[in-house]
Amino acid sequence: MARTVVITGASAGFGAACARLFAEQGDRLVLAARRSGPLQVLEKELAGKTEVHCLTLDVRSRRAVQEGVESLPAQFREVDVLVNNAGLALGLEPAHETSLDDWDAMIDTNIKGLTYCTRFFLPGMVARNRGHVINIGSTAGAWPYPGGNVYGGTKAFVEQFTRNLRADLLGTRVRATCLAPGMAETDFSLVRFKGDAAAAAKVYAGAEALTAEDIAGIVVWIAGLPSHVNVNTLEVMSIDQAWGPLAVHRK
Ligand code: NDP
Ligand code: 8X3
Repeated sequence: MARTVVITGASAGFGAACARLFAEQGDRLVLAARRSGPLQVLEKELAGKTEVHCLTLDVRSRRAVQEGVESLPAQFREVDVLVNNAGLALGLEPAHETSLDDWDAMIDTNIKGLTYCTRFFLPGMVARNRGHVINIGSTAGAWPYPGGNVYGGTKAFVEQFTRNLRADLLGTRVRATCLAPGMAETDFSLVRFKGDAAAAAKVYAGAEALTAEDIAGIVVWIAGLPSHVNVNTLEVMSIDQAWGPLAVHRK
């Protein structure tokens, strides 16, 4: 049976790839992002496969998220799956040199935006005793790296918030999952380096990174598991990525 799936950050990367895969299954889609152009292109592409409703909004605005949820046409209101994917990293400077505006933007999007979307969609899921919140974390939430400071901190929040959702939702049939990907080639690095395509390309040079389609396949698989199966946290990396040793400063 077709489900209703909300995907935030659907204008690019993981979100757009998830939209395409859910559409293949005939699931109804609510696609949210700040840029309406790419959302409309995607809506046109998916027409004929499924019904799509676009929400042009900034998840950092609590009001915009609330109004977006309240404005949903009747056939999109009973949300079965919320993919909390909208997010970003900005900069790779050490903590003592970084821009506080970048820190604000990451906290406001990756933490506050994700909690707003969750809080506005969750009551309906609990009332229907059916639903799934899939939060996109990151390996950066568990494994520190230089310059990962606040970005990694926001993704650690996503992981623990998801576990705490599970604790609150126990006794309901509403599931919560944190999917934590490693390096994946999307617009992520272009955004992190503020449009510097050469710096972004270096991140992926010579390695086979995960793709948006890899992550979308995992999201759709998690959402399609039998309703009594809850993946709590799932970390995924490219075969070309692993951990380094602990760092030692020697004088
Ligand atoms: P992209 O930059 O390709 O896509 C990010 C999406 O988030 C875009 O659709 C963007 O849309 C949306 N977005 C950003 N800020 C906001 C906002 N304030 N309100 C609404 N939408 C917003 O990156 P990815 O697809 O790679 O990233 C998706 C998620 O995956 C992020 O949470 C990221 O942290 C996480 N992640 C990425 C990894 C990677 O290596 N690529 C690895 C691990 C996790 P728009 O600009 O139109 O608003
Ligand atoms: C994105 C992966 O390693 O660039 O979350 O932080 S990483």
